[in-house]
Amino acid sequence: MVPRADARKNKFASRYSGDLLSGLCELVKDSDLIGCSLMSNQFPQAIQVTEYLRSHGMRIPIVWGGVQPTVEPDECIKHADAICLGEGEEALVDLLNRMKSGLPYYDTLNMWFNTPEGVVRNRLRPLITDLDRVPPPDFSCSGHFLAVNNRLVELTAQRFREFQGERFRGDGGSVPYMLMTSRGCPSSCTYCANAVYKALYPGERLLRWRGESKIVEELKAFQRTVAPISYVYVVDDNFTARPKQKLQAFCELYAKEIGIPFYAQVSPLTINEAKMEILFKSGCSHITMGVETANSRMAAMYNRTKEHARLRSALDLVEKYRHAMDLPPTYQFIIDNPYETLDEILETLRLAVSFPQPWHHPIYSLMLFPGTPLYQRALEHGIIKDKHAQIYTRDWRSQSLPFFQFWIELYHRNVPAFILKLLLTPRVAKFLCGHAATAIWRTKPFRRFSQNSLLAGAVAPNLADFLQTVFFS
Ligand code: B12
Ligand code: SF4
Repeated sequence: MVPRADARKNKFASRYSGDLLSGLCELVKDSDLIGCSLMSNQFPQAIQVTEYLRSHGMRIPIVWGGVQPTVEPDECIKHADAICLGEGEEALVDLLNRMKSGLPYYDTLNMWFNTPEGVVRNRLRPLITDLDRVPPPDFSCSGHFLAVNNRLVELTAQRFREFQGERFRGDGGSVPYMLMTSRGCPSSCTYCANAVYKALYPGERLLRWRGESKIVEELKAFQRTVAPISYVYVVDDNFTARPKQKLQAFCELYAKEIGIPFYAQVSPLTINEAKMEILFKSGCSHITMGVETANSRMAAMYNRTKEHARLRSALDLVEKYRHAMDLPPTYQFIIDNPYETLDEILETLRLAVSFPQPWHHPIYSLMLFPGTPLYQRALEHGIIKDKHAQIYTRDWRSQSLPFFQFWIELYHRNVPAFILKLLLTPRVAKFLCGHAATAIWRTKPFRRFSQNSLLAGAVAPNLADFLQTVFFS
């Protein structure tokens, strides 16, 4: 169990309060093992929690797992007693069984240990081939705690329904549900954790699907024990990566047994007319597609040349189904790559304004997450100087050039396209990115305006708010 910080404050730089941490200390004091799950942007908080527990006399082993220990193990093992790389289900059970039986455990696969003789680094066990062997999430609520107003309170079905989480808020009667029906992605973009996972598991099949009946069972069990589901967010990296027959089998069963509108993420490489028909016949009501860049040199740098070649036809296909969606489709863009020229950025932004309004499309500032090929390149080129500021606590919506921050805010306010396009003409944009104009953008009123979306609320009672909070908050 990991307590949450208040998402309404600057969440990437936020720290847990003393009250919350002392409550945590009290809660875990009789445990045999303390586990902590973290992404890269939770690294500072994980250090804070671990150091707090230690400095308050906690001698229980603390093990970290998740994306961050997987992509940056050498950094993480400096702070935890042990870390888990890659998939954790089998590793954690193995470790606990050995500890329980009093057996030596420093050779547990996937785990690294800090020992009196130094760090023991064990190899990885193979990926789980049959995801149906993984038990469904534990929604019993029993023994689960939640941070509410700096206090840890026991989770109940009622609290679940009202959960004021970082991303979601139930309406008190039903809840939005995040579902994973697969693991992995066929692509290997150079800024994405999947590229690191592919390197960690050479020759293994990263992309795996759960059986459709298990997924339906999970949804039904949740509805039975916790709350009715208002909307299903399929958070798979690439929902349409499954072959057409598999997609059809899942969607048909889902429509018959569950029938709740759902959202899914797709890629230009994995959609076609037949798959779109299947999706929209089975209750899919919204899709997101990663466009990332309109520029072919950037696409090559991102290892997305194949996606780029299919981009135009994929966009036409998604646009064809716009009428079938509850909200217009969402396209994701990335700019602010340190290797990108102004003209290349402008090309991408011009594509972003080419779609019908309203524009819900997030335009991210490229994050150089540890371990990825693009991160390694930037590290070698001396671009990463301060990991704390540039990675762990950085907001992926904060563009390094204030003009783009300002432009994106105008874009999200659906300012008429001709104004946005005018600002993107090379001469105008060059001037607006120059020193003189930058000084103006940095003045208080402009800064406040540009940062508006950065400070937006962070709880999501419905689909529109969910998209707003997932992509912009
Ligand atoms: C669902 C999801 C979300 C959801 C929910 C996140 C959540 N906290 O549950 C939402 C939409 C909210 C989200 C938000 C973000 N996400 Co996200 N998200 C994912 C996604 C698609 C699946 C995560 C998941 O549940 N996986 C399934 C579980 C089973 O896998 P797992 O978490 O890795 O856990 C396994 C092991 O790591 C290990 N393990 C994990 N914890 C522990 C703990 C212990 C003690 C042990 C022993 C083992 C262990 O065992 C688990 C089972 O095998 C991943 C991509 C992916 N395919 O994993 C990205 C991913 C985790 N997200 C990412 C990012 C960047 C973000 C955001 C920063 C960006 C954004 N645009 O929103 C935000 C940050 C949110 C925050 N809290 O600050 C990156 C993280 C990169 C990094 N280096 O940290 C990922 C990897 C995407 C990517 N392709 O790069 N995300
Ligand atoms: S398509 Fe998306 S999930 Fe797949 S590797 Fe690229 S960025 Fe990652």
